[in-house]
Amino acid sequence: PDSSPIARSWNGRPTDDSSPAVQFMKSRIERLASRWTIAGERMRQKVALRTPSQLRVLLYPGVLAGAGGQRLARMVEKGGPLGELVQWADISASFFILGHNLIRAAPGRGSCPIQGPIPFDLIYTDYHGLAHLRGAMGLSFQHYQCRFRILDSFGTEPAFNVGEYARKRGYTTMWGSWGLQPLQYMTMFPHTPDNSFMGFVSEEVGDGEASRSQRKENIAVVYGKQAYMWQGKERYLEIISRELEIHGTVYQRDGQPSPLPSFVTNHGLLAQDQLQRLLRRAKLFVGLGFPYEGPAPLEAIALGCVFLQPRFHPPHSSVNNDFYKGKPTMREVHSQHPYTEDFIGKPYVWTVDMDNTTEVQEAVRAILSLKVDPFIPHEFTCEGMLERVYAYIAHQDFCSLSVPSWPSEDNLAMRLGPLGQSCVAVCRHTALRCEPALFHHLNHPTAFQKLGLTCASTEQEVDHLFPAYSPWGRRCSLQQDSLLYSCAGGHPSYRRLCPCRAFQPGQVALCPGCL
Ligand code: U2F
Repeated sequence: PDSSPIARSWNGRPTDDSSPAVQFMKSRIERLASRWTIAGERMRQKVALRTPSQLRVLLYPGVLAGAGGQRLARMVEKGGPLGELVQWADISASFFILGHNLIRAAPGRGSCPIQGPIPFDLIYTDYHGLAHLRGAMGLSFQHYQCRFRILDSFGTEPAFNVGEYARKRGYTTMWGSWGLQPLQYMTMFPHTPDNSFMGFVSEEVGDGEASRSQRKENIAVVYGKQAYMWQGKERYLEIISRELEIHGTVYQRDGQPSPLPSFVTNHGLLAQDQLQRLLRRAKLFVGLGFPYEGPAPLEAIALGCVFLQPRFHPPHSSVNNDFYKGKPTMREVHSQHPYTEDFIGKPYVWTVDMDNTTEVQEAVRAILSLKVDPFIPHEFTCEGMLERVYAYIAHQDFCSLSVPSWPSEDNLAMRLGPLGQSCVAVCRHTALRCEPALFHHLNHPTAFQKLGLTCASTEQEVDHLFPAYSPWGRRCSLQQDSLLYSCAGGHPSYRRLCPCRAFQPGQVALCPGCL
């Protein structure tokens, strides 16, 4: 698998190349190599004369470190989470294609890559790696922290990020309180706009393969690599099995009886390319409610499946759900995969109450009466990912002491929210996106005037909901700590001032003309 140079983008000491995790990433990079190369060519044409200088980039996946890393490596072949590995592989490929100088290291192997003055312009790591590196760097961490980028699948909202504020207001969690710029956290999906959306690539149907992929069989593939994810879902699956043959890819020990209902054909955990072959034949990909927000539904939709998933009522969040408990976000997850519901939707994505037999049955029948072509949002193609990585490298500078200048002020669409609403929701109502890098333009008394508000008093305070207006007493509140500018968060006493912007079709991270 090392035949092309890109495959070597995950080679290199001191990562353990024989580990199943590294093998997974390398085979993914190799499989996508020709797509990356074509996308790289298109990118070069788009940004012809604006090639940024070659950067030295350290990739430091803490997820592979220590006992946790060994556990993950063991689980790679037994149905454990692979989403993070997908993302690390794709980031590695993106930097390679954009011509940067990559250095990979895994914590706990060989000597620490950070000693003395650090020789890297950028350091990509995750929360585990961040803790390792801070330990190794001691006091110099503060000086270099602006060069860090943290892969943080589910995101970190500003209220959880500022240690003292989090302690005072009850937002302390085991992950937050690092005090980095919120945009230094990079998420798997465009969750809170307070963080940068890094994403990954969804494998698409290649040229000439489209017609083959349309020869669909009456098959549903169930999303869930481990048997526990299927528990209590028998009725839901049985209803679907009346219309379609049900297939699973659940890890199963040799010689053990299948833990799945008798009507299921289980293939065992499949290699990614084999899973894709199965999805190509299938009409439906069935969500069971867990795992949350992973890559697989996008892959299924890209291979011509419809994704059927459960709605959560009430929504799952850190308040009521063990998986989200302790994650530094208040986000409410209203279905298994909100991105697919909100950004893709019907006919590709159907969200149902899985306990409502009639609703499930009607949805499956309606889906079977449709002809649905493979679909992939631009932001999840190689080219879409390269655009984002390029734009972040070219424009995001967290080491500068001046206010952010990207996106430029021309992109600002100022909005006054109704009581109780977050800026995420306020901007979404007019098909815009909250842009935290524009907050500083409206953290000023004139912003209230422009919105037609008269202030009886104006104060600067430390509160992640500010700038905001309170009709009771006509109080105008400005933000005192720029780290607390937050698109997330709402309160019944406040009307928030929101910095919205437009975005490119299929690329929510970038405003029009912002590459
Ligand atoms: C998510 O992690 P998961 O690994 O559970 O995410 P999935 O969407 O299931 O799939 C990850 C990859 O696993 C591949 C599939 C995906 O690219 O092609 N795969 C496979 O190779 N063989 C199989 O038989 C089945 C799938 C998420 F990404 C993490 O951030 C979360 O921690 C986790 C829990 O919510 O969910």
